[in-house]
Amino acid sequence: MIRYEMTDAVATITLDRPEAMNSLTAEVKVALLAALRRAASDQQVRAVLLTGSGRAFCAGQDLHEHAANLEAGRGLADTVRAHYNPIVELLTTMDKPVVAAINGVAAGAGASLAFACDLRVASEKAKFALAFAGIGLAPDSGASWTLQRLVGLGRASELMLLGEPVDAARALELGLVTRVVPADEVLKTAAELAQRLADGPTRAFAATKQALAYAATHALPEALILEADLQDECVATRDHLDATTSFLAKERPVFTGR
Ligand code: T3D
Repeated sequence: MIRYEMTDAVATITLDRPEAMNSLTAEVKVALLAALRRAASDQQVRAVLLTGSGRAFCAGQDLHEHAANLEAGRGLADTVRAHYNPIVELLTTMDKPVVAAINGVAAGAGASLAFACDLRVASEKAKFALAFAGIGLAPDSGASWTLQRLVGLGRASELMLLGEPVDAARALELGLVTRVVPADEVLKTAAELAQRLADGPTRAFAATKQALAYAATHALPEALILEADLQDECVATRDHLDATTSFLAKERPVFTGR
């Protein structure tokens, strides 16, 4: 249900349940979290690519399982806490960039997963559906936090309350995706982007993610303090020293992630 492949410092994680539009059962979520933990802790991995197989990126919660849980009286908030929250926390905080290749529809928690990634490349055939309200639910998996940061409060309210699907062209216009490409190029384009990031200053990218997340919830004086602390760390990296030397020698820097 989850494929994990490693190519040249890029770990590609594929949601692989195409017959159910890669919707998320408890088993899929456990496997996805394990794959993300593996990528996060492997020092050889310097960028992560998340995608789906078949015609969907991810249709969110598996509604068959969901209905069975409701029937059995199982607490849904517990599944959100146990499964969705750690996945989204890891996507947003892992100290390497995560690129989403959005090959098709991203609905409900599937859209939330895409929003939690650092960059999104979408197929022309992709669409986002904030499907929560459509089944009488509020947003979860971080969408209330990520979406308004991507498109602003007004747009986020509109997308979540009205629940109208957003096609790829509109997503680009809104700043929801980084790039839109023909369907047969989405994986290749996203993989190239992930490779470019994997070849970059990994520790500076980790600091960048940390600074952006921190600044989103703190005042400028606090953000300035963290920036200075993170810059102390970056200044001490091999990548920074080598890149400075390369600049002065008019050479192209080679980053090793150290
Ligand atoms: O339980 C908890 O922890 C609560 C957490 C909730 C988080 C959430 O994610 S809530 C939101 C859940 N997701 C949805 O509400 C989306 C439901 N799906 C759709 O709205 C549509 O299927 C799509 C917009 C994604 C795609 O539409 P379309 O017309 O391209 O395809 P389709 O014909 O509707 O679906 C194709 C198949 O995938 C179909 O199966 P079948 O009839 O061919 O056997 C359909 O049932 C299945 N499928 C699609 N989405 C889901 C799904 N099966 C299970 N769960 C799904 N979410």
